[in-house]
Amino acid sequence: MAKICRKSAIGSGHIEIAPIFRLFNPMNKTSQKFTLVIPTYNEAANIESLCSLLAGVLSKENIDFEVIVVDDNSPDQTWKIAQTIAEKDKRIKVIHRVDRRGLATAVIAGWKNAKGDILGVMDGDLQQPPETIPLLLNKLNEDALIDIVIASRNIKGSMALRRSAWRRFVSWSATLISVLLLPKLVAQVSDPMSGFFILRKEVIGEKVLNPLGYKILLEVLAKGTYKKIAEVPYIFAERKKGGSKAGVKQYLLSFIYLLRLSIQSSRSLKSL
Ligand SMILES: Nc1nc2c(ncn2[C@@H]2O[C@H](COP(=O)(O)OP(=O)(O)OP(=O)(O)O)[C@@H](O)[C@H]2O)c(=O)[nH]1
Ligand SMILES: [Mg+2]
Repeated sequence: MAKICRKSAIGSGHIEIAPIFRLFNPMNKTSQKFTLVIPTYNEAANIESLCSLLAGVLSKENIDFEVIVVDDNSPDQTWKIAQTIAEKDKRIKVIHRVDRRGLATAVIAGWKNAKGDILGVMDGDLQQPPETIPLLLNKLNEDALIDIVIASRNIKGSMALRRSAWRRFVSWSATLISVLLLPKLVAQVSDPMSGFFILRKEVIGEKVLNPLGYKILLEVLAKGTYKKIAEVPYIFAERKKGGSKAGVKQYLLSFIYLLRLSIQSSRSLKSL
């Protein structure tokens, strides 16, 4: 069972507490809430199945959660479907943005409205398995020093199922450019382009995040405050329904963003 709890300071310092007391003392555990943000644009064919799978997996693991779908006024009315789901299940919420577009800013809008102590993001196209979420949460709770856990496609046990040559090129070249421009930042993780990860809310706190396009993880790594990062492998599936939005425009935006971040980092004291 995934436990969303964090050890308190009980037992530290000079006070010695018997292990049995530590185990059963309710003050020893702070029950935590998890907020998962799903950015969507034209995911009408996927959103219902994803919400139902998520509710099943997270309830089974006794995780106190909310899901926030942030939709940018999708022409296929994904937001309307999500609102219907939300009317039946109060743990699902919807932010319907009519004035903005962009995956990364949608995620930030969701996190700003989050009630959770642990925040997360995953895509709305069923390419990432909901079953990985309890594994991410367990990893976070393994060590109080871990502040971010990333679902990775590039470590032992992971796999990326068939992707088009264009998607492989986008992923490969964006990683290469980020390694060249932001070597220290990217060296911390095996999958810097991952869009599937969780973090303690203190990592971003009141920080001003200003990402472009898809690059939400890099923005968190560059601007956030964290001690340790951990990774969990997963199997990245093919998109079965709906279409990819990762086109040439997103690719160019990513390039501009990486350039901007590298200029900012060379000016700032924080060495990236
Ligand atoms: N709110 C919002 N969500 C978006 C936007 N663009 C993409 N998304 C969502 O972000 C997630 C990832 O987008 P995808 O198009 O699947 O991109 P990808 O997974 O990197 O690329 P593929 O491997 O080709 O699917 C999906 O849930 C999209 O619906 C946007 O402008 N606004
Ligand atoms: Mg996708």
